[in-house]
Amino acid sequence: MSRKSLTLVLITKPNEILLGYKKRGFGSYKWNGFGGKVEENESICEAAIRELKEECGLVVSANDLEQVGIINFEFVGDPVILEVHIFTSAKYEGQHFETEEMMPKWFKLQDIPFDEMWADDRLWFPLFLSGNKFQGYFLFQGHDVILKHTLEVVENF
Ligand code: N91
Repeated sequence: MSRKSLTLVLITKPNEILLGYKKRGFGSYKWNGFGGKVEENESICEAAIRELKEECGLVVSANDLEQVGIINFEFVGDPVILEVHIFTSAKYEGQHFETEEMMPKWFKLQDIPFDEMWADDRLWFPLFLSGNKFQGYFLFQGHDVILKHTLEVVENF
């Protein structure tokens, strides 16, 4: 087993969240947060800021990024565990735009499109939206079926 660090940024404004419809690559045809791989020689936080800008054009500063979760994802048959570091910010600069990878759209919190998102989102979003920090593990069969999971609220990481 090896481990790969990824970032996920959830941008909010009062009663709304910005998601991106992924048009290509891993997790395509789902509404996602913005993020990706942590490169060598960059911190997880630097990667989160870079990926957000590359995927939708918004700029956040490190001071405004708050880490809210860490989830380890395992996929049956894949020896790589994805360690996803989840951040949020309600402060950002710039106008979001569509890129080759993502089509961003604001959703009212009561209209989050869980049926078109990863299956685990339905389980941890309530913790995120109620202001908790959390840590979890999900074992997937393919991209749609959760075989096993753990999820707990934590004070800190
Ligand atoms: O992007 C969002 C909101 N969620 C998300 C859930 C996932 N479950 C498995 N993977 C790899 C995910 C990536 C993003």
